[in-house]
Amino acid sequence: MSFLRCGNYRLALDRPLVMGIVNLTPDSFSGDGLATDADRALAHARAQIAAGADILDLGAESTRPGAEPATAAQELARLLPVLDGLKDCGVPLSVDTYKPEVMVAVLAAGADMINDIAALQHPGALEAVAASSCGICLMHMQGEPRTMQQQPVYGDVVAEVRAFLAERVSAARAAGIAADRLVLDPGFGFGKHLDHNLELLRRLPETTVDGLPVLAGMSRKSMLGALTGQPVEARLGASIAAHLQAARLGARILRVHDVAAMRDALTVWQAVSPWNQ
Ligand code: HH2
Repeated sequence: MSFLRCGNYRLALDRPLVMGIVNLTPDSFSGDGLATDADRALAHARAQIAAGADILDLGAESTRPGAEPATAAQELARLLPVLDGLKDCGVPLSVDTYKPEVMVAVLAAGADMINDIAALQHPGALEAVAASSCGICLMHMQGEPRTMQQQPVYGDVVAEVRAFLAERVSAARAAGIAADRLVLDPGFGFGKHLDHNLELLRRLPETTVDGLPVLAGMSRKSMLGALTGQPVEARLGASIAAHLQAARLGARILRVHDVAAMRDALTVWQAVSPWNQ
């Protein structure tokens, strides 16, 4: 069985894990942002744990195209009280950030994982995580959040995503980061049109490198709206279907807003899945 080293935790990857999203933002695309209200954020985080989240992912800057960028100081003002309040919550705490100074501060404050949509490309990011034992998610994105959906272009999207992730794995390994700390993510919706996203989901097993675990994050995203015609608040069924398919194709971490529904879907599937025999 493989494991993910994740700060104070060692997570078994013999079944898909559910990562519950906690957005400490004023402007997340799904409308679930809890801004700077630490009490509401803590209540939401605890509810995600009670619903069966295996990991929480705290984000303090929206990546939605057109969202207001947050400074490192703003991110930390949103993150640190929540990290502190969740210190003994019993599940690993991931922080969704690409800023090295935020990484350093949240790791010192007890974060177990860094989820970086820029795959540790910002100067100082590799160094910020190398000396710790945190888990790390390396995600693919084409372009940058503000403009990434304007004109994404690929030849073979799967090959290009995989080549990017392979290069980032090499960079991480060269910086002294052990392979059992790494998770890879094709970055659904990050500089990708619907066809690109669907091709990545269809061929998910081809996106990984060296057998590293894959994280899939499609919860409520516009690719699901494009398929179903549903607005963001009515994409639960589509989100569950997409992540269940990702799990069937081997994804080990599912990043979702709706933890309870995802957990139920996995329970039913696992009762009859080959993973469980
Ligand atoms: N998606 C979002 C943010 N962070 N991280 C990873 N590894 N993979 C993803 O697919 C991913 C991510 C966007 O979703 P959300 O956090 O709900 O929205 P926003 O960025 O608007 O807060």
